[in-house]
Amino acid sequence: MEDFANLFTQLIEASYAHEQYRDIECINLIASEGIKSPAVKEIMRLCMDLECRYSEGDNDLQGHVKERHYQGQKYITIIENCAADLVKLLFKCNWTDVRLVSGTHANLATFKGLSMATKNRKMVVAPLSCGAHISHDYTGLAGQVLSLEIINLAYDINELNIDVDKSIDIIKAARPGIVTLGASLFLFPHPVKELKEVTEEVGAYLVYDAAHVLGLIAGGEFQDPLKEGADFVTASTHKTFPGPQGGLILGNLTDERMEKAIKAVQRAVFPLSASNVHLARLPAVGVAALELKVFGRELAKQTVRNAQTAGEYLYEHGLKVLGADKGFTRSHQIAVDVRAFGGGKRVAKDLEEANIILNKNLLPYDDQDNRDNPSGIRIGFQDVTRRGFKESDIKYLCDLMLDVITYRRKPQEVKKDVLEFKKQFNKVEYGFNSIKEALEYVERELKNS
Ligand code: DSN
Repeated sequence: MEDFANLFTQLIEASYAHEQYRDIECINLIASEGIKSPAVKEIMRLCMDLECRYSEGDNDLQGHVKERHYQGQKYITIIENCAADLVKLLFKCNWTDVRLVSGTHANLATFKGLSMATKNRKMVVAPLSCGAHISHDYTGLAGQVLSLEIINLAYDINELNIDVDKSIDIIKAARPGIVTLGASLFLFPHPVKELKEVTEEVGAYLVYDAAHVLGLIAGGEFQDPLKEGADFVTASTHKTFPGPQGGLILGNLTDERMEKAIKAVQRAVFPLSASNVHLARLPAVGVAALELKVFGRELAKQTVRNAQTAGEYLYEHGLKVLGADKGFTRSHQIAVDVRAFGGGKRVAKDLEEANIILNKNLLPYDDQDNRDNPSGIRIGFQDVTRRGFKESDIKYLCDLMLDVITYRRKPQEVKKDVLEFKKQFNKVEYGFNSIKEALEYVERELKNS
């Protein structure tokens, strides 16, 4: 019992300590994380019975519940259907699957479904070092779990984007079943329109991984991949989309080609890769969708403005920020080459000592096997934006980062300023403070409509 007691105490203490450390004392700049409003947190706390329940079965072609294999589904069915419909309304599409437990799960189901539908095991993707997610790569899910043959698109390092002409030739030669765009290091919109025709010509489906930029798409501040021609959008619901951890897939049921694909993707969700739906996250997905409908435009604008401000400021102060000739970024992230200051590993660790949390990152010209000490760091501004950072706050934050990166001050010294500065940002903006406030808002809107 002694071992058990010690471990249990440690577990509980660490859980409390973590909340204080990352939420209150740190400045969080990891581009794949998100922050929840009080209303999203409230609905998550409310859903503890849902968290206990099972609801496995098939969906129909609207993404609604078709058949569930357990009893007790009276309200669960409404919850699943409403969450799906809110997502469809927000992204102006007629099909979704919201049952995925993560963005990687959304990729798994989509890649598996489309490789079944096309009977083609080849997928063309951006190279990992150029920002593709590990689940797209032959070293990750796509290669090692799904045994897909992965062929890389051509990437133009100067343009920090996919090279359209060379990639058209690659797709024509490879004749894949899937072409996947979208990324985790994602500074500029990908050429969806430009690669649509060749993708269809070879009989492939165009997938766009919007895990990082889903909230920016909802806010109209990043390319709309469905409008530009993507067949499927995969995403997570907890990055710039400010909901609970999880994933979703979007698409449009327009013709037989899409019907065949949607059916295969749904089969790849259930029964191939999930049994139960993680129900307790669904109401929170709906609350986050409403928040993006109401506040998404302003939130996305300020997020991108903050990222661009940081890019410009760090560049003016001597850092090699990527994309200087293009305004640094059109998304929530920037990438900085810090080889001159010891590389990504050293910089990320020293910033952590100062309570500034970000991650080392491969840059497009890195050897993709050098993941341990890549040239760069990736900085995301979605968390600080929601906490109320404006341009002047971003510049002060950049000064603190520059102190650490350029060895001007010791991280422990900078940490004192970080703790003091962070005290000013103890509210979450661009969201509702409670479910009551959200309900009152929609009632008012209904009355006025
Ligand atoms: N690995 C995450 C990222 O940081 O981009 C996404 O899953």
